[in-house]
Amino acid sequence: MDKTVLITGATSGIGRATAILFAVKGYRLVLCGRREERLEALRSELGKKTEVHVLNFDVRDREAAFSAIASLPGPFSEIDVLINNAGNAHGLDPIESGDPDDWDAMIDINVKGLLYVSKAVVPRMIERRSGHIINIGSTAGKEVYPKGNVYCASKHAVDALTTGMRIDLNPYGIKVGAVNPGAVKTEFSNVRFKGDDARADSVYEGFDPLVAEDIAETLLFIVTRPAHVNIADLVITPTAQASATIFNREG
Ligand code: NDP
Ligand code: 8X3
Repeated sequence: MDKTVLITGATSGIGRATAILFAVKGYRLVLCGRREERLEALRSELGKKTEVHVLNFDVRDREAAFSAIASLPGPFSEIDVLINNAGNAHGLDPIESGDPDDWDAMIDINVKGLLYVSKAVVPRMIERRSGHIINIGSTAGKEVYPKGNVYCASKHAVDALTTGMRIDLNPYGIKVGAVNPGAVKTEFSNVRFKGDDARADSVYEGFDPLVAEDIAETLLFIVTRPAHVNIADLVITPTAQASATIFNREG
């Protein structure tokens, strides 16, 4: 498979599951994240199946993002598919008691980080008149829920940016779309609740949440559509989830 896929946030959850599935399918991978040991473990595990290059940077650091992507050697630099996945929620508080450090983290990672990585990757896609960008949004980018305020705002921004990027990159034949998951059991809630794992687990109690592999399979479906087909916007939830706040939880 002569296609290079760059995945941000590949050290955990959705990004990691996508890296594993895409390695099995033979895609050349550029895997990004801050946790170096996890990147190295992925490189050694997935390197048995495909070519893997890892980039260790914080998406909030604009210069680090640009120089990491500029450093990509040979075919790793010809990115066919960019999956902008890195992101998290930080906290779940009403606006009046929210922590501005959490607000900064969510805007800086989920919105500005996505922009920096895209800014670094898009010029070569334009030169090649080819490319595919998939942003991982959220149901939180489609509706706002209590105490979701800034996280929801960051994912609404991803929703708007996906449309904006699709419009601006349309003349160059570049596909842009978003996958917007509902509840997926990953490290997401552990991060949101700052290591309170019991509270994190309670988010998924009483129903079958999505697992990261469900999103990985969805991404593989999107990436394998024919050249004339773009999946522009996709919402995927557990069957038990009817909206951001309505869950069918059994007794
Ligand atoms: P995880 O916490 O399991 O994974 C988050 C990933 O993002 C990690 O690989 C982490 O890597 C990376 N990341 C976080 N901050 C940074 C940073 N500053 N710089 C670089 N990488 C960073 O959560 P998920 O897999 O669930 O989340 C992936 C995406 O899916 C996010 O955008 C999230 O908002 C979205 N999403 C998740 C849902 C869910 O219910 N789980 C539902 C809807 C959307 P590292 O810490 O090594 O840097
Ligand atoms: C993650 C899902 O409902 O916690 O984006 O916002 S939710």
